[in-house]
Amino acid sequence: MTGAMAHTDTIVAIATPAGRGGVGIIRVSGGRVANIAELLVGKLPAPRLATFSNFLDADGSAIDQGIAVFFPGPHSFTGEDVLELQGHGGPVVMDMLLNRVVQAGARIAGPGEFSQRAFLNDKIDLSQAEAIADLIDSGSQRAAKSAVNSLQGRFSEKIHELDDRIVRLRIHVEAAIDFPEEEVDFLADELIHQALAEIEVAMAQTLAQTEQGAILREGVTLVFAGRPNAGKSSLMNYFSGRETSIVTSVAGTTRDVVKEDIHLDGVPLRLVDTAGLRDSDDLVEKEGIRRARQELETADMILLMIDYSEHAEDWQVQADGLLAEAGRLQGAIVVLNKIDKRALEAIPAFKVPVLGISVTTMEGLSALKACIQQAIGFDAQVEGNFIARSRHLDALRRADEAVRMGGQQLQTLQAGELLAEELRIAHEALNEITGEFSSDDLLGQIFSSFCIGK
Ligand SMILES: Nc1nc2c(ncn2[C@@H]2O[C@H](COP(=O)(O)OP(=O)(O)OP(=O)(O)O)[C@@H](O)[C@H]2O)c(=O)[nH]1
Ligand SMILES: [Mg+2]
Repeated sequence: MTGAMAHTDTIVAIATPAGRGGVGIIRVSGGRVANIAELLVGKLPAPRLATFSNFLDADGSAIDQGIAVFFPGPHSFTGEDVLELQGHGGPVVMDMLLNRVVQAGARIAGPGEFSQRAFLNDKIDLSQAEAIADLIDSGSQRAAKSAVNSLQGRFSEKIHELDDRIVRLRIHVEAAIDFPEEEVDFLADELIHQALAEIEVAMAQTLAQTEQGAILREGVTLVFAGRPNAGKSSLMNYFSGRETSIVTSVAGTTRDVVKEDIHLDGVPLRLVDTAGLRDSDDLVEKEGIRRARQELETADMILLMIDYSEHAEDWQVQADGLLAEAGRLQGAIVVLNKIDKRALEAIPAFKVPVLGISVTTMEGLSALKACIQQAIGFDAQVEGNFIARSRHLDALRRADEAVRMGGQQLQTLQAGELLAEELRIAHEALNEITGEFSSDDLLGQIFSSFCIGK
């Protein structure tokens, strides 16, 4: 055992989900693992060998029997000595085993503490640790695959490549500053401009991929809005595949904000159905409309629905009114519903995408899905996707901004020092992603959102 490992206390958690299962796994990590193994299993099992054994209580009786596996540090998940006890997955027997391990000298692990130790012992970097949580939480196959890519270090590789370029350029620039007599040559140095241009291209590429990864993890909010009776709730129910919202022919049926999470081609999509927008004296409806407007403000995308059977002639006027109420064109789609009742005429060019549909006959709904997908900006064709978080996106954007600033300062002010400083800022921002430069607060925040036993 190394000195560093001996300093950490020993943690234990039930690694399998709560409830009943064929197998339940208790995981122990830390300096006292060998001792705990001797107490519970009778001896330290041979490294990495599945060893059938009784799991012993303090009085020598068996709590359970199962497989014990010992992973000596540093070649274990956490980098410390790790013991896994694979017993029977009943809540009572698991609890008894857990208590026994605590009695033998471990303490109950906090959320994400195993992953945190893996990170602190350099077994994985921060974005890989996050990918573990994202893999466990992933709600679609696409998200799961991307999380595995991140876990395997694809995302970290991209960030390191980018960072290497930035650090190399910074060293070059700082060397030139340190030898002022050569600075004139340095500033005219074509190599520097070329390196900067290359960094900007690589940065743009990584940013685009990270944006995709963040969409895959964080999802997109799509708010349905429009006048009463347009068919918003009907569409909501079609997308969610169940009777989420009440649908009636009464105008003003929906009053509450109704939310439903679905996946569209692997992308998490939060649908939000809202009260029809109109002037109303009804106290309840008024509150519903106020909430609908609030949702419009925070939505990533908005679907403005119009009853085409009633407004074939003046739908553009209504669309303009709704867009004005929404206060933006960005991320908006206009949907003309009920084309089963009134045949759709050619749609003239409009400021946002317009589609004709019928929720009743399902006409135009696959085109609508495709349109939403396109608006989300998620490209399912991009190979080698990785999962990302808005935290990563934020750091990358700051790095991008710094590189641009540095480039400008070199161009306009011939200021090598300022460029070096901006490159340093970019370097630190990138290192926040992988965790080489992260505050304890941030680490605490990230790992505390993990599940216990991970
Ligand atoms: N013919 C036809 N009727 C539809 C279609 N979509 C919805 N409806 C009907 O239109 C009426 C209103 O539908 P809702 O989905 O409740 O409309 P809404 O926009 O949610 O209405 P509010 O909640 O009052 O704002 C219901 O009677 C639906 O059955 C459609 O495509 N064609
Ligand atoms: Mg409704």
